[in-house]
Amino acid sequence: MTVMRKTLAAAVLVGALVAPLYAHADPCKLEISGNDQMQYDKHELWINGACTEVTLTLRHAGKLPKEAMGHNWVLVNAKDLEAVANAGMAAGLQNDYVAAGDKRVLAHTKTIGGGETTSITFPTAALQKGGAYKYLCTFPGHHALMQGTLKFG
Ligand SMILES: [Cu+2]
Repeated sequence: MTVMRKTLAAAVLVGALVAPLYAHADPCKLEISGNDQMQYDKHELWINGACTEVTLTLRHAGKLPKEAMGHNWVLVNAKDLEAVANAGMAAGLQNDYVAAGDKRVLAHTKTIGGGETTSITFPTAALQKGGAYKYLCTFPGHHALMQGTLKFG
């Protein structure tokens, strides 16, 4: 009886220790998707301050090709959103709608079409805890609807 109780207690203890590790997804891995209605599925993303690098996966859940309804994910300081959107529009699809060498772009994926998925991994060294960051799609005309807030810390 005593042995059984101890075994049970040990099992409960192990469960309590292990469960939190698997209860939540890895905070250094982010996922977001876009659709044919020009929308992201998330308006806010959070990077845990302990992450030294982050992997972001963008999925296009729609069917339209990237020439018609392309999506990307571009991370900027909140104040740079409009300027980066305008510069990206001029850069064109061949540049993934990101102006070459644009220092205001902190990280970005390529532009994808329906059914495609893309990932990027970037260091958080360029981010400040508590900073005001935004992400957007720079496909022409998309950023008004396709943008969100990113928090780090
Ligand atoms: Cu888009």
